[in-house]
Amino acid sequence: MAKYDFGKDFFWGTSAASFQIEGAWNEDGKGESIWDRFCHIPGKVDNGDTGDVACDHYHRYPEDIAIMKQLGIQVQRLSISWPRIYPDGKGRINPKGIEFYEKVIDTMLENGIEPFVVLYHWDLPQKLQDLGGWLNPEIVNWFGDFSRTVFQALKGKVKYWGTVLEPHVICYGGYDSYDTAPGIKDFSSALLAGHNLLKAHGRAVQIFREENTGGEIGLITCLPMTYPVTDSPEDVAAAERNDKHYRAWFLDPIFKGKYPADLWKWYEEHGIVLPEVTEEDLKLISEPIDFLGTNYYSADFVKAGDKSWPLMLEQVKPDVDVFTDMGWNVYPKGFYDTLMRTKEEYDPKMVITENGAAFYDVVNRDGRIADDSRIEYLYRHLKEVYRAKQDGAKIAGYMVWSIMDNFEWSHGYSKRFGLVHIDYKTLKRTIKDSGYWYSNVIKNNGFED
Ligand code: GCO
Repeated sequence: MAKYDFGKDFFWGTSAASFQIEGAWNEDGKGESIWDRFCHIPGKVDNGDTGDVACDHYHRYPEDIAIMKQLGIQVQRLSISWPRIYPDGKGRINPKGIEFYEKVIDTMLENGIEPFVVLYHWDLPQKLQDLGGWLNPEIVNWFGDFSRTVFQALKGKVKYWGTVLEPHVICYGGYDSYDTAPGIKDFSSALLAGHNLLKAHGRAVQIFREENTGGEIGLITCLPMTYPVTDSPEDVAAAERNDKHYRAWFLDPIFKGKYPADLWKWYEEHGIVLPEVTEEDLKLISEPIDFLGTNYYSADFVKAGDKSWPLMLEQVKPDVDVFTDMGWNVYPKGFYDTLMRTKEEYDPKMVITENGAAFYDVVNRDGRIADDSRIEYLYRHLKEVYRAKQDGAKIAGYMVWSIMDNFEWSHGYSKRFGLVHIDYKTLKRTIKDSGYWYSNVIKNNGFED
């Protein structure tokens, strides 16, 4: 038995997302997504990269699934491209879109890999954006119809379902910072988008139950841990606001049926127009879920200040030994702390749906990719998952971001997170050392020191 043994019910997987790997952006009747639109605007994505071809997973999925099988991946997370299924976002269904996901999932199942399907990983149909996107309350019904179609098509084949992924990126990133699609900048709109997103999540959960889809459903959030840089009351309060902005703003409505009153008041006092929230909305949002997907990459260190409006805080670069190629600090203890904080606040069943690191990979002359930094990152973080599990956090499984290098949003292909290297010129796949290392972890259901 390995020293760090994760127990017999624990599962091991890897994650990816439709837009980041599929390519085939306008093939077989697919409609345009907001990310297709965004990356075709010069200057929005590094090097002018687009998702037009990406890893060409749309055509090469049999090869990719064979690699997953070779590595012993037990669960693979994928997302469904909404505009592949509904080119206009609603109304007419594209049968070829459904066929593609049926083929992918059948191939996974034939190879002993359990699919984990996320309904929304950011590629909104552009036609719906033209109608206001997440700012239009009608989106709750559009998302409901899309979800129902997917549940009906894949029913009985999928054990894990995720509704929406990382609400904070969708609303704060897309509606408050410019650097993710649709690229709007207005904090009040971000909160309205968030509220509609939470309602759409609740509606999908309702439909999931109505359709007797089978399996388990949850949503996926990214929960960095926030630390104040001093113990002054101002810095401690700023850290608390930052934490609530990521965690409680989305999870309190889901698990407690209300928004966090203190942050709500703070926003009001800072001139933010808050969404109108009814009892009925909160009932819909708090529809019970089966698990919470948790992503973790790094920690936030903050002090009070006026750089980040309206939270009134400043991010401070911490004194840690490693930063990834994204410039993110490596702070494994934050993983333990965030899992325990979620446990204390809500105590849900959790699945680690993403954890991983971008590092600059060198391909040796013999073709080998010796990505020791990534192995070190995964090893140090998995130890913290183990510790949280020992201390009572209900963690059912762990998934690395990502199975393969892919389109890293506004960074294009310049950042590599994969266990499998992609040569973007030839589209050749090469398993990195981290892939072989992780394969051993899976085989041993854990690892030694
Ligand atoms: C996210 C997304 C992924 C990213 C990954 C690395 O968490 O932002 O789920 O699509 O690629 O996290 O940034």
